[in-house]
This record gives sequence, C-alpha cells and structure tokens, in this order.
Amino acid sequence: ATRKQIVAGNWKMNGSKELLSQMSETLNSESFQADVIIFPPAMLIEQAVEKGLTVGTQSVSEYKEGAYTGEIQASLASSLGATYTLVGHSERRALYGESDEVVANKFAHAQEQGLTPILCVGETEEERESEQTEEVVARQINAVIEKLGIAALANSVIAYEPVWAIGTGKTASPEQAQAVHKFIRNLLSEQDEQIAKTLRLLYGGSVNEKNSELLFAQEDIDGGLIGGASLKPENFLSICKSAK
Ligand code: G2H
Repeated sequence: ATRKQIVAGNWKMNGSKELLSQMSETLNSESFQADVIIFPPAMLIEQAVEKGLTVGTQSVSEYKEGAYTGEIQASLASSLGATYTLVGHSERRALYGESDEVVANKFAHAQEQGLTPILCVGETEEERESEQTEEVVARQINAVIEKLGIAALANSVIAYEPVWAIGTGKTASPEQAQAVHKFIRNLLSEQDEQIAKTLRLLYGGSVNEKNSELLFAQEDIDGGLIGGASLKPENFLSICKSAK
C-alpha cells in the first residue's frame, strides 16, 4: 500500500518523566519510515512535545470548556503541541461508559480544535463468538459518519482493537486482523472511494516486537496502536522499525 504507516504508543496510566526522557532519547536517535506518535498521560504532553516527539492525548472532553472536573480540554492540548487524540478507546467505552454518541461528539470536537482523531473500534470476545464482529465495528464507525458525514473521516485514523486481544497477550492473527481491516475499508468505499483508499487503519491489541512485522505487512493494516510494549523503549523501537 502507498499509505504511510503509523506506530502509536498508548501509555495508558503508566510511565513517568524518566520514561519520557529514555523514550525520547531512543526515538530521537533513529529515523523511521512510519509516523511515530506517543500518547503519554496528559500531564506529560508538554514535556513530550518539547522533546521533539509527535504527541497525542488518550482522550478529550466533548465540551469546549466549563465545569467538567478532571477532563482533558482539546484546545489546551492542542495549544501545548498535541496533534492527535484517541477517541473511543475500549477502556473509555467499558470503564467510563462512553457511548457511540459521546465518541462521535468527541471526534467532532477534537477536529474542531485541530486534533486528528484516532477512532478506536472493536468487538468483545462474546461478540466475536456470536459472529457480530462486523456489525459492531460498522455500528461504531457509522455513529461518526451519521453525525458528521463521511467527509469528516478524511482527516482521521481508525484503529481496530478487538477487546479480547487488549492487554491479554492474545493477538488477533494477521489473517483475522486483515479480514476486519478489509471489511472496514470496504465499508468506507461504499461511501467514498478516495477516503477508503487513503485512510490509515491501525491494528491494536497485544502488538509486540515479535508479531508487529507480520501484522504490518497485511494489505489493509497501516501500522499499530501499541499499549504494553510501548512502555519499553527498546521493544517500542523495534516495532517502529518494523513499520513502513
Ligand atoms: C490496546 C493496546 C493499546 P495492548 O488497548 O491501545 O494495548 O497493546 O497492551 O494490548
């Protein structure tokens, strides 16, 4: 594929100033074919930007400002130099009750404030076993398209993360992942062929330095969203190098 791949490291609620220093030293001493993005805890965003990294937030509020204690403000993140945000990560959906509608609102607001959203979608184990994978993924993507129109996806990224593969050590096989990625690309091409061709689709869920190369070599997989393995500079470096 001609799409430039992305390797995104989602630290979740992990890491420290020290890890940020080690990570930036490791990454800054190399150059990559892929775009490498770090999603540290929000409090480290400014320092990560100062160290020359491309940075995103793990979540953003759907609101512009106001009485929303503890939320992350998109405009402020953007003014500190963040350029991406995750929206609808499965942990936000499952642990913080983010519905498809809330995720669509966050997607819209992030774009308004100049952040590129990475929309996370994926089925649970139960949904996969009852053969609802495609239905669930289509519903999650269509919630954004119905609210904003297909054109809004032009400046975005989608990450397919099967919930059963997240932090469990169980990775989708390259064939399983490719099948869902192809389904997503076909779904988009029914509405806009150009967007379907250019939109970058990441795979997430227990990606590590051993399985990344084969996953990233699949036709419709344009890189990965990495959790656990993004906390170890050497492992993350290998993953970044395996992307094209
Ligand atoms: C999925 C992924 C990163 P991990 O949440 O978003 O985490 O690689 O630890 O499964």
